[in-house]
Amino acid sequence: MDSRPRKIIHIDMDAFYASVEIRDNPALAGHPIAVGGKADSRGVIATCNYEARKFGVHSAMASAEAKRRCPQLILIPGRMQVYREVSAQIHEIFHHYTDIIEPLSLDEAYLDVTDSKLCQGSATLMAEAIRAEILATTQLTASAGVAPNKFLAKIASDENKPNGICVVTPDQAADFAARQPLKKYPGAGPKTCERLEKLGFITGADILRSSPEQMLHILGQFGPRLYQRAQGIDERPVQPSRIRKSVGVETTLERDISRFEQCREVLDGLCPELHRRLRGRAFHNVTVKLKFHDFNQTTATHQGSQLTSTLLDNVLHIALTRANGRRIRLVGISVALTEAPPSQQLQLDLESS
Ligand code: DCP
Ligand code: MG
Repeated sequence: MDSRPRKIIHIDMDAFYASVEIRDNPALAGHPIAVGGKADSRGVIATCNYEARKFGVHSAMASAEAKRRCPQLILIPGRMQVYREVSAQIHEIFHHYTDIIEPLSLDEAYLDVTDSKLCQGSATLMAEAIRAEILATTQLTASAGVAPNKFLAKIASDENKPNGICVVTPDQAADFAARQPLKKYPGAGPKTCERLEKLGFITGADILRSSPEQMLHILGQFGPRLYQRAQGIDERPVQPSRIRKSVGVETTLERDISRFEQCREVLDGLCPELHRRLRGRAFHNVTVKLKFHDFNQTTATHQGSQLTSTLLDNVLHIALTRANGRRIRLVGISVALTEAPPSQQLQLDLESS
């Protein structure tokens, strides 16, 4: 088995639904706002911005209580469709860095970048690049935690929120885990924490003064696991939800085009970005997509494992024969990946069994 420390990134958007609402209605900026159900119909708060949090408003609180704490709170009903679209955008960005992505919710995911060669292999630089790409694409901020495992990465992403990053190196892992209050440990709910607190366990360090056996006695199966976490240990693999089958890029043109040479030039412009996103993975066919000014579209596919000039000429030629005089408003290129991420899959199977 591979004994190198892993490089795990946890990304979590800041005040997600609320930030999307402020982005799309800048007049809300600076005011305490919350997304949730109405105060007079037993609604609850889904989330709120940091201005509202200063008044003690938080997720899952009754909207009526939130209004009591913060009478000037602006309550917004929420637009799930938009949040889902932003979620898809950020997941697309994650895929520029690795395919080993485990989504936790719309705004949160673990990434295993242990084998990624980008950013000189630095997980810290990758996390910063991901945050920058998210901001450029969505105008929203995300926070990141970088650590040798999921447990530490998740706590770390909260450390410098909003719009922050926290890196826990392998040699800092044990100290970092020990000094955290147990209520920050994912999996330790309010009831458990209350019980532990009564017994004198407030931080990870308090747990370490006990023993796995004593923790088993107090908490059952969760006890020894909590002891491990307090040591900074978490062997759970990042479990990708699905395997990516293709990688592509496309661009909507500022002005419609129609000639072969123009389309070819756009394709040439897309290839470097496609190469970047491929991260050296092998592919076995190439697809060109054209969208016409009447919004219909066509795709043409050709076998090939390299983006040669001849191949691009051929595929584009096939696609263009379907234009029938229509101007083109979007050009895209994608490739079908030959295999799932190598070796990772086997490793996951072993670790989770
Ligand atoms: N959410 C919800 N109900 C909850 C908790 C969350 O509907 N009880 C939704 C709204 C949040 C989104 O999920 O915007 C993400 O949840 P987070 O816990 O990540 O909270 P936020 O992103 O809103 O804030 P933070 O900056 O603390 O991550
Ligand atoms: Mg969040």
